Amino acid sequence: MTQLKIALQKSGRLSDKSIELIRESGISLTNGNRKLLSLSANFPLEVMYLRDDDIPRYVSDGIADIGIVGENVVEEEQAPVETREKLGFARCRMSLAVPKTEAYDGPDDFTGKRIATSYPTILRNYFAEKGIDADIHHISGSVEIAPGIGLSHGIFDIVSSGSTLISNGLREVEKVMDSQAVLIAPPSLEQEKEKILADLLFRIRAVKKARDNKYILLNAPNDRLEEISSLIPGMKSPTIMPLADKGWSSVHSVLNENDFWQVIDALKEKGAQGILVVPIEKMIV
Ligand code: PRT
Ligand code: ZN
Repeated sequence: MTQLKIALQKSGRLSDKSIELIRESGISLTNGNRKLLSLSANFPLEVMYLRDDDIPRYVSDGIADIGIVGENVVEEEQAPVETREKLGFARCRMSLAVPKTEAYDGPDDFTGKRIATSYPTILRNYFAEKGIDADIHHISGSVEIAPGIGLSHGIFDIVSSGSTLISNGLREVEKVMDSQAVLIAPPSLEQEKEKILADLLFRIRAVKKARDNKYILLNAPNDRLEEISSLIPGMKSPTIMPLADKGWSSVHSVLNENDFWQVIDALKEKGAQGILVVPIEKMIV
């Protein structure tokens, strides 16, 4: 039987969330201790655990069929793979930073300067696009200490909260790209594998949608039902059921996480009571 081989990061910032996404998609993974390979007992999926930097190449070489990796790594490795789905975790950005005491007027300031990075390809492409001639110094780790020890003028690295930069006396001056975990695949897969991938993506999207939404239940006075329902239109329209208490109804709907607090405030203002908000496990639209 055809199996789809997925490459996941063995250990690091992507590992737990990648495995969690697969498991929440209803796919069991027998081997919890992340040996090189593990098989699913209930879905035609085989997992390979690799270093994240190797994932784009393994996928483009066909050793793995698909993979989950950061967009920054896909961009750096320049492998001929396509992003099939953005996964919404491991969000970060790739930025240039200089010592906070240095003046900065724009990217031209990097002309002739030495910049330390573990992502030379992305930086080279960025400078080429801007027509800037800088000295890119490739180091594999602890990039943030390079200016402090006199190795470089600035750095180009991953930034998330920004606290690493601050604690090293650096200031973020240019964002070059945003990144998040993505599911990658080669431009074409054999038909059987493409079918398994479509099934996997269907499940992943249902999990993502559920994560982005909450199920909301509340009691509303009947004379405010229309206004309250219009605040929570849900997937089609809210479910409205009469309460035993005359003059009141129970309203059920789905609410997007991003609008959450704003909508809750508006609902309270319109007289909604007993608001319950519960997580959704899967959401198929
Ligand atoms: O061993 P392997 O090669 O598999 O792993 P790795 O050490 O190369 O990567 P890992 O596990 O550290 O990160 C994997 C991916 O997570 C990255 O390629 C990014 O896509 C994503 N990601 C998201 C991050 C961060 N956030 C992040 N904050 N990767 C690294 N960082 C580091 C960054 O390098 C810097 O040192 O955290 C520091 C910055 O964090 P703040 O919050 O202080 O700004
Ligand atoms: Zn890596």
